[in-house]
Amino acid sequence: MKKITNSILNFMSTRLGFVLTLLLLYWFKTMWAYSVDFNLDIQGPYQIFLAVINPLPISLLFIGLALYIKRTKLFYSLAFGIYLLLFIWLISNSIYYREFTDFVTVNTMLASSKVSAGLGAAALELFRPWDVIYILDFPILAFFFFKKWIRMDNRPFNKRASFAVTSLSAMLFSANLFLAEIDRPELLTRGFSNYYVVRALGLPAFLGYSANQTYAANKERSKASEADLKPVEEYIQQHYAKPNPEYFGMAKGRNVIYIHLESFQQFLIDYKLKVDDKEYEVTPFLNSLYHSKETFAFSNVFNQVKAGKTSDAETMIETGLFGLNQGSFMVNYGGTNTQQAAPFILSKNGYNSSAVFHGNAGSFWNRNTAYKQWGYNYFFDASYFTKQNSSNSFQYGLNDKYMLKDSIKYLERLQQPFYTKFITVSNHYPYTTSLSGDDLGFPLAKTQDETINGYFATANYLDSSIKAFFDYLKESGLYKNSIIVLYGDHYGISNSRNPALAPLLGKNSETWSSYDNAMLQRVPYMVVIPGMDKGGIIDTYGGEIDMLPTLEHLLGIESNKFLQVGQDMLSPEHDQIVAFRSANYFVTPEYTSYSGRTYYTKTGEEITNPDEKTKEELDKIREAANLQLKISDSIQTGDLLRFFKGNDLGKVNPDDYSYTNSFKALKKIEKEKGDKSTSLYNQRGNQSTVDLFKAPTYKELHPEDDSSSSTETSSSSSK
Ligand code: GP9
Ligand code: MN
Repeated sequence: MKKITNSILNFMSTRLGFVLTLLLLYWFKTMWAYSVDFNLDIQGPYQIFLAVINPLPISLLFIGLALYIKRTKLFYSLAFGIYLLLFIWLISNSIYYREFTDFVTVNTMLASSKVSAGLGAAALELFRPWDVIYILDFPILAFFFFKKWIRMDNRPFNKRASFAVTSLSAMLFSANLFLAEIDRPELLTRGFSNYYVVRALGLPAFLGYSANQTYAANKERSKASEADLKPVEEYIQQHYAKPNPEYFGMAKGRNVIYIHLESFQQFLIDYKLKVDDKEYEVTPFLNSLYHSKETFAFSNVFNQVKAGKTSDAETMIETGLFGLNQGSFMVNYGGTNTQQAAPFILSKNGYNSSAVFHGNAGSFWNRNTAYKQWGYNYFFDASYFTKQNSSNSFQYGLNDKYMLKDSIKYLERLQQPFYTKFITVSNHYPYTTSLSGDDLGFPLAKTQDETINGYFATANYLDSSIKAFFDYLKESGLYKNSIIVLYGDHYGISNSRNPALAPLLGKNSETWSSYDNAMLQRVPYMVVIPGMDKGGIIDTYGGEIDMLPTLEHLLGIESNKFLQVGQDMLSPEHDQIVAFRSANYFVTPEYTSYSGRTYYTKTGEEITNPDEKTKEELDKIREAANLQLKISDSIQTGDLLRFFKGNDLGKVNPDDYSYTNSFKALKKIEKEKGDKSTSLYNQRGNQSTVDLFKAPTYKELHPEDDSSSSTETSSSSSK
């Protein structure tokens, strides 16, 4: 035993041994942070493997640089110095994470006030007793050196061997990157979430990733100037579609409730799925809304998202501007750009609060940062809801029924009128949920493609969740003074799977075309105004970019005061050119251009040899669609709103918002307002309405499983 200890100590007393000791210590501390401090949502052996190896390559690369140094003291100082820097980066993130459930980005560091918010005075409170683990090695190492159990090695390390260490670590890093791409294709280009990058590549690599993001964004930003606003402002005024006086302001002062229908396509509306000669209505409740006189139900609205998917849809409905041509706007610019988004606009137009409800981690799509720039008062993410387990959630968060039910205790405390958004998640690829199939009495489709088979079942689950929510709204009294907007964010079945879907739509897989793909980009857009009878199905062509101006006009706010590039879909002046988020892709009632081909929208007939007149018309449409994207891009990548003085909204200060302890904050406001509180809770004599939400309980859905029957009814968090 003594022999082994001696030889270990002897090895630690060589230069390479010292470097590897530091490497091991860094690895251990990182593992500690991964499991104790961060919530990385690591799933399956592959992701565990990636997480276990990812601290090694870069730390070896950096600490290993010291091996090139000849002088003894300098070698030890440098190796230890680099180790210290890696450690500081790790511990800063651990502490920051406790307050912000996210990692420190270069942007955050540049905006120093935010860092001090996380790491300054309040930081002391964020320390935990077990943080001792992070610093335990310092006194121990010092003691070992003091006792001469470890000694300094005066022999310089061989140059070639040093180079070998550098090359090895570089190679290991490439392998890490490669394996990470396999786990999550387009990890770095799409930037889903900071924790995806950390769990796959580690914290030092995340710093590089974040620096590059900031660099790229700043390059565009610094090129822009106030003069760039001129063409933008001209476009906004010329492109403005005046409101229809019949509808302008018809929902003024009502609560706004957005319901984000995840991956929900228009073809599901009124669709009947045939399985074994029986027909099933997939979304009976949404269909009833679609045909209601209380609903402006649009039949030709297209999604306009690109790689930012959900975040692109959110960007459009909140800011009236497009997502980016590459990556996600919310991720790359959402936390830094000056923005005038719906929650902020409404807060200046008589609205008393705003909130988002979503059962996934708050950092996904950089929501927790972007929402502050949008002026959202509250963001209830997974940490506010029932704890997730394999039967109440899957991949992207808490299942919709649980999320909606769990939201009520917060919703009822919001000061009215409020602006809210509920982001559902159960109907998300790969459409497999423990609640599908027999549990809900809804059968799976029987195609060769499992994704398609599950899609109808999860859509049906979403439908019944929405019904339960509407029942609650009616029962609680919120319904009659609200406007409820439902929209699908993007396709659920990708173009590559569409040929397999074709037979279910009465089409032929063999003759399936780009035209058919384009037509399937339709998503629902339903504006429910309880008590009105002017609704019906509206065939106007439009897209997600038009949703904000439409809402603003219904609320009696003119949209041309803001830099938004869409048009009110209820306006007679709406021009019906829908630009997809790719140059030269568009749809109008007459023409469709998609994947480099052009068609007549009505018939689907391809236009191969257009005559002069058609050519001219097509050019005009193409120009208009491209211009709309260009104007939006110039605002987004140039951060042009920072120069804008065309209205008196002012600027959001993101430091005014915090998404921790929101329940407490809500109750405090309620108490301060006393009788003047406009929350539903107060209106109902301080009685909670939670029990009015009548979704089936967990037990009803899983009669076979007694043990965890309380998961749904009890809300775990009291934040
Ligand atoms: C994640 C959810 C899904 O929180 O919104 O995003 P998507 O993958 O659809 O873009
Ligand atoms: Mn989505």
